[in-house]
Amino acid sequence: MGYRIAVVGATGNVGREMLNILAERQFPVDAIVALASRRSLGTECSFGDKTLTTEDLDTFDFAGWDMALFAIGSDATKKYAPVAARAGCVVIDNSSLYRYDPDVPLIVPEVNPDAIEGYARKNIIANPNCSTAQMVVALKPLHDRARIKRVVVSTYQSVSGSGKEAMDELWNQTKGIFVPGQEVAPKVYPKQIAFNVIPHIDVFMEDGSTKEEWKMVAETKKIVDASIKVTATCVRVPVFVGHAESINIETEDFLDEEEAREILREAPGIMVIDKREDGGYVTPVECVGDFATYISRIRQDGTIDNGLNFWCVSDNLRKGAALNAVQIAELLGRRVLQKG
Ligand code: 2RA
Repeated sequence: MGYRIAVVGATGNVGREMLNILAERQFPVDAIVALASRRSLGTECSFGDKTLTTEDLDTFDFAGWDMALFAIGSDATKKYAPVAARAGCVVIDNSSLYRYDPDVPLIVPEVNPDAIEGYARKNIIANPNCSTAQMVVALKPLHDRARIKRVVVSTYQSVSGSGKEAMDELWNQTKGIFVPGQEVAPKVYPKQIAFNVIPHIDVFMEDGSTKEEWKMVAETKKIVDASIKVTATCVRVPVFVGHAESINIETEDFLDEEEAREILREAPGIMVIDKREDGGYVTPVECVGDFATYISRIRQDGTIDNGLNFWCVSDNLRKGAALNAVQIAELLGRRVLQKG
């Protein structure tokens, strides 16, 4: 006995990874359907060794379906998520639309699984922003041991976070630099991304931060602890897949680097690769396709009494989006629907 599950936005970067991960983790499926907009109708998607042909989201009847993993923009989510939820299908939404809604749980299963109890208020569960998900997996075990007061994070975010068009822009712009006459002007990004870094993700806010930075602050507070102060600088870098983050934390209680390393080694969802030698750390190209959140460069921050620095890398399409959504579906099945 398994679940009847829909993947909405099945032809996008995240939607395709959702299908891959459902198959890789042998999620108990009785029926699965790939839904997309009219313009992607009929597109074929892989689900393990099966091929699904996308069906029309606009006319789909969600009645009798257990869960729908949504990987479409906020505007389309606003239109279709309530339709699915009202039909009795639990929506697990990857857009930012519902993340800050007090009636919608925002969940990273390794961090706040009990929040799943609140799903029935709207029959919707929110998936966090990719840059938040990998960070809170690392923060949670350290917070439980030494109570984090403040987080300073700089991110190095890959272009896949902006979608397939951005990946094409990086590829073509890079080629164009070496092939005269094939220069590619910035389109997805305001400036050249090839061999460059851009300190701007999403829109600018009144206070000069960007919405991506605001998301990391708001979501960390909702998922881990509202008392934690967070300041973020989110940067786009010329990497195809894999977000990296430089994280500095200040804690209430002193936590030495060796104890922090052991705590992280034991924590769910984390792999510690941390040797003080050439290559003794993880880089984005090595995390692609993995489930883990990798931690390296763990070391004391001697400029404050209780400070630690570390490096955090994860596949933004997986833990940052599709994997976390599938883990929420697994949690929903174990704790609530209990059919699998
Ligand atoms: C990005 N976190 O990396 C945003 C959305 N995926 O572009």
